[in-house]
Amino acid sequence: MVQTHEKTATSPVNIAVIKYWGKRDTDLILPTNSSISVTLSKEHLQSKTTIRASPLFEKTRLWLNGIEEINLINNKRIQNCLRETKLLRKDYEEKLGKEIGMDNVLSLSTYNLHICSENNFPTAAGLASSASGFACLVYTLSQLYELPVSATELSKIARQGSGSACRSLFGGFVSWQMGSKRDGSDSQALQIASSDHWPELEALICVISDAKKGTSSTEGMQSTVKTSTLLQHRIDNVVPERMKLMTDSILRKDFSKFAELTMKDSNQFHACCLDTFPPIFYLNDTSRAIISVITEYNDKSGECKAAYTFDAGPNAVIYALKQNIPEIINLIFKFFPPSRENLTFFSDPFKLFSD
Ligand code: 2P0
Repeated sequence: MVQTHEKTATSPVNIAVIKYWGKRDTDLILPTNSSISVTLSKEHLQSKTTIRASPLFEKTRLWLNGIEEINLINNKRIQNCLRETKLLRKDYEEKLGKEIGMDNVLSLSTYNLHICSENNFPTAAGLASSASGFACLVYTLSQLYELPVSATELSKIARQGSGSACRSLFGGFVSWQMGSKRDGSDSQALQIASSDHWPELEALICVISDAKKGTSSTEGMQSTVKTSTLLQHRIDNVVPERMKLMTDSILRKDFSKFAELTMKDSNQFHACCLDTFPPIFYLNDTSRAIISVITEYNDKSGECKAAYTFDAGPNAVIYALKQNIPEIINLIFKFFPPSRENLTFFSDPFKLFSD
């Protein structure tokens, strides 16, 4: 009887507080600056992937969200992740073969795969679906293949699927070190601190629109690399120092500094988008109104008690300490009643995800 091998795993999303925007190598997905993110709990937002391996499958196939079959022939990013994990499996099989005899080793690396991947939230709406999706693909493959490798090693493979995916291999607070080698072997994710380190930190997600974004991150960031002079200033003079300050604010659990850096970095990322020619707009009127409400709240509080951040879409993520979350939810609901068109809410605060 032919046996089918199957594994299922889930992965969380991460929301950057120092943003990745720009590639120096578009094939290997090597960034022009390092970045830092916070991984959110999988309670509401997660990707789930099931992979089957069988010698009877005629080809490797992948379905997204239960309906759409992805054409893998031209999909270099998925091919890269499949190839790299298969190579590691092949090495592992050879090593095992030497130890216990080749006949006793399952040659999973030669089997075709059937992959089902789904998100429980809108795909490609600026809610980091490619991050959790590719992290989940690579993590599930590593489980199926029983790879004896670290999360940091896996992060270098997930990075080749989607840059931000490398950070979703860890819980808590994560940095993506841009690295300097041309082969990408030092462009990897490292955990700064686990979620237990700062359990009081929570995130609110305001879904302003779940429509697919107009300019994809991949296209948008390369247009910024080509045309924005502000981006070069950010790469040379801003991010290196900010990486240190952000790491320090996380390790010291200094919310006020964490919030200031988070908002400044979101602002500068969107300024780079505006400095792109032709300009890219990810924020809309509701996003800007949320920025005003949070700014006024912090001014009135006399300290930064909430931090907004926006990725490549209009949806806001608000970081705050647990004790201030009810006040912030009330404030947001006052200005943006749930009935208001185009604004739905995850009003449950997101705990951080621990691995
Ligand atoms: C980030 N974003 O650091 C930044 C902030 C969006 C804004 O990473 O081309 O989907 O797949 O490497 O990872 C979105 O970019 O782009 C992103 P690719 P990705 O989270």
